[in-house]
Amino acid sequence: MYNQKVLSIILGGGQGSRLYPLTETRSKPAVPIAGKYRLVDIPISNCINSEIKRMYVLTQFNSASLNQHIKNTYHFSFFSSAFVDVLAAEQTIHSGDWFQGTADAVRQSMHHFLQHDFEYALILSGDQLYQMDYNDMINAHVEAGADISVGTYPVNAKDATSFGILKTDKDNNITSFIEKPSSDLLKDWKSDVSDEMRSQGREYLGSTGIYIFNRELLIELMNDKTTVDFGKEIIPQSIGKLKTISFPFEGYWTDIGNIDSFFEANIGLTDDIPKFNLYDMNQRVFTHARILPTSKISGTTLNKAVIAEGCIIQAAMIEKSVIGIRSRIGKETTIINTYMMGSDVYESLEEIESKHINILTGIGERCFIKNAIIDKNCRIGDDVRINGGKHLKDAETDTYFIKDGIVVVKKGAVIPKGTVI
Ligand code: ADQ
Ligand code: ADP
Repeated sequence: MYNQKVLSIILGGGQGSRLYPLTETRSKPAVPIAGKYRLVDIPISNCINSEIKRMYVLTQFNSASLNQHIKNTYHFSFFSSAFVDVLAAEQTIHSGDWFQGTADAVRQSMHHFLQHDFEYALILSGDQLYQMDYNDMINAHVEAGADISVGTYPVNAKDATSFGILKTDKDNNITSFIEKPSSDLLKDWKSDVSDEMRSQGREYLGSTGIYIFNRELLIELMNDKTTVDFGKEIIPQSIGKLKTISFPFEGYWTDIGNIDSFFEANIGLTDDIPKFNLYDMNQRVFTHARILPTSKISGTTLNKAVIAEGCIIQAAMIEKSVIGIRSRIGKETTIINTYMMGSDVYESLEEIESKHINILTGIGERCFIKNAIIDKNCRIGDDVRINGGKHLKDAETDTYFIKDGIVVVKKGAVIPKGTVI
């Protein structure tokens, strides 16, 4: 096993502008997913399941919620060498800037990595949903005597324009690579994929942005300060010069870097057999153990609902929705195709009885909520109607944001009684 020789570097996020407004007050790795996890739990859990124990999370801005989450979640034995450390873009004597791109983020943090004894750097993205045993990729890398490995996944023509697309020879050596090709260039980039993939139109080999670099090579590449990005520069410039191989991944893998894909990935968890399997005890997803009470549900018709712990629900119906921790939902409310992240705290009975709080956390009574993401700690009054869908134009107010027909209610927003969106 080579995993003891691996240092994992998780690219936690640039400005996170594609996930705005979920990243308005927190860094991207801290964005809550699937009702109780955070984005960063995915690559960290994959590392832990692969017995890779040393992890750095690089992030553009240091949010209290990310540090608190990592500190509260990942405790390793005093005798273990395991750690998860967050490195936020920092000003040093050598650089006064934010990370300029993914390679620049790695470059600026190299002095931290080099304190460790490692042979392989495993570079991961922080905004993807997948379960992968990295040992398969590391073994393939070492056995092929590769300098660089790139995880790949077949994608369709529509998605191909937002990925690095590559071609390989029969031994998986990458022979050409283009970062995010325009659609008129695509005809030259088809690969010979399996019949199953072809039948789904997935004829292009996309880079997953999962890379392995040998230590000395990474040091050498990082010394060249003209490169700022792996996808735009480092990988394309290595083709033909270094042994750069493709590691084809066949499980479920999806990018969740924008509001639409983030929404679909979360709602996808409500399928009878979701593509991302949270119930696989061999590939567990770890998160903060909060010790919350069970959820209490009364008078609600539930259909394809995923409900986290600590909720108090009296809604009429919840369908195809993910309801996050400590959510409170009032009587006669209907929720369809919605991801509600939940709350950090909820009011005590005394607070509710004192009637000082105008609108309680959660969703009030007689509301109708469809095609929405409700960020944490929102207070949605009674009789509110949020009917997301393609009929709505992109828009933004102080309390909500509409993108691709999905209404995102901002963290902590108060939506007054009777509001219609
Ligand atoms: P993108 O996802 O578009 O393409 P990029 O924006 O560079 O690339 O992000 C890669 C990862 O790094 C993401 O997790 C992102 O959040 C993070 N990241 C970006 N800038 C960062 C910064 N300054 N500091 C810390 N983290 C940062 C890349 C590749 C493509 C590949 C896709 C697959 O360039 O070739 O196909 O990933 O998703
Ligand atoms: P995010 O919206 O990114 O989850 P925050 O940084 O606001 O994040 O808060 C997350 C953490 O802070 C949680 O662990 C939560 O328990 C704690 N927290 C937030 N608000 C409160 C509060 N009012 N009282 C107690 N704990 C809180």
